[in-house]
Amino acid sequence: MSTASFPQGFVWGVSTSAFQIEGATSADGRGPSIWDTFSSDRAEACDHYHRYPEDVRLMKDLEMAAYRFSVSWTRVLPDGGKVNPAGLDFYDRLVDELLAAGITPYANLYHWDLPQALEDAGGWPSRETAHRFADYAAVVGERLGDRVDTWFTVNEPWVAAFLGYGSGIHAPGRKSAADAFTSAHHLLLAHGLAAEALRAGGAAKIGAVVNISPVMTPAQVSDFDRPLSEEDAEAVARIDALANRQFLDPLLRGEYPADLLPVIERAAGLDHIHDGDLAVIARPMDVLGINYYAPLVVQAQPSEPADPAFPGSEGILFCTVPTAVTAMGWPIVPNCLSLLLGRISREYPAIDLMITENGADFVDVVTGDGIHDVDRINFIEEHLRALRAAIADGARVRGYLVWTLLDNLEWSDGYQRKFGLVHVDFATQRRRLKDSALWYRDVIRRNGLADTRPKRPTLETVAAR
Ligand code: PNW
Repeated sequence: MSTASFPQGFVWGVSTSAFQIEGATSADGRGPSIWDTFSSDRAEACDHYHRYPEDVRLMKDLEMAAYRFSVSWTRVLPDGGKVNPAGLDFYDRLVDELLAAGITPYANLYHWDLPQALEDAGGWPSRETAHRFADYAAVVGERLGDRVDTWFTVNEPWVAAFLGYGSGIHAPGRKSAADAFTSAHHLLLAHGLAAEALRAGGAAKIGAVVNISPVMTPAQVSDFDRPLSEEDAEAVARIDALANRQFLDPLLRGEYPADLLPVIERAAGLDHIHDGDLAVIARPMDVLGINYYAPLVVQAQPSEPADPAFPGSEGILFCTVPTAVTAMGWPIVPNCLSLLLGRISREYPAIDLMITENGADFVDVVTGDGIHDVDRINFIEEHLRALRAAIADGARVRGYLVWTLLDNLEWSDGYQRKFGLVHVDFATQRRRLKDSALWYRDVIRRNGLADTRPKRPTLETVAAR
């Protein structure tokens, strides 16, 4: 196998999420989710609810093997309780369309769109929400379980808990460290309970999806082996516990990190963690989905107050570094993908991994003769090289899904962010392939990168705002 080609059977595809593409927010009995309440943007998004045949066709033309989509909880259970058959019918049609196109469906059950009725009843800080999630998983599993290849339960519990209930920049916009930690635990519990429900229904493969960011100091961005002062090492370890180990350790080892428990206890107590919860959370799963975008760069800085997205981070400064960045301002450090895969392979029990999201937003220039998104091609190519190196070193990565198929509704950032391989004109809903889409199709065709790298302009720092 050449250094540019991937293992046989490696799975190539894309990921999307319901709220970001579907639109049709009141069609066929769908109920309101916390994102309908929270978002001030137009809700049509890509109108995928009506245009899914065209979107599946695009993926087929791009020769994708797999598609990870999310199910909208409030299409299926509009108020969190009663089943809406018309909502289930949509996913039934979608899955059949995918299978007819030769694309393997990966269904993700929670991509942040909690039923507003369940938020009103307490939301994720309430333990009851985890049980309602398991009921929902059972309903969807029963309807689609004969055709869905892999089930993902929750997407990025860190984002749902700490941006939704900690910093409040995501729905439902609450700002409480205690609520953030209890939400994180209940999201993990929801994963475990849903996995049990799906297994009982005979589901094939089950996994959770976590966003993992290697944590490092500014000096380590260019030289990861750079030794750290005691203060910086402590800062790195604390953020690593909050961002990564808070989720990896319960899921894969059945325990919270010892250095995190006092941080949780100070903010939220420990009463919400019941005996037996960690055994449920750590039930064996078949695949761990990893979303990787960027490292977290920090250093010790005694006067610094805690960042509300990282309660317990007082004395730590989040740094900007002089690397190329995406339009979001996220640093582009492809080697971090090798680093994090190597680390998970070393420190956690053997489990199959899948990159369930990786991608970037840039300011795409749309011209009459196409969308020449060289920065996106470079970004994905460099990350695929890092991924290929990690696989050569033994990381058990079974597939790679680009975030994302379509330019879409990027949460609190609205429509200005462009993460798609496919451009969407939101006035007309016209889809146009960007150069990156055709480039990715060639990667899929040859199951890897070209041996030699064509000369392309280097990544440039794009000023977003
Ligand atoms: C992921 N962070 O979100 C999501 O899964 C997608 O829905 C989203 O569109 C994509 O990344 C791009 O943002 C994240 O602050 C949001 O570290 C925020 C963070 C990470 C991931």
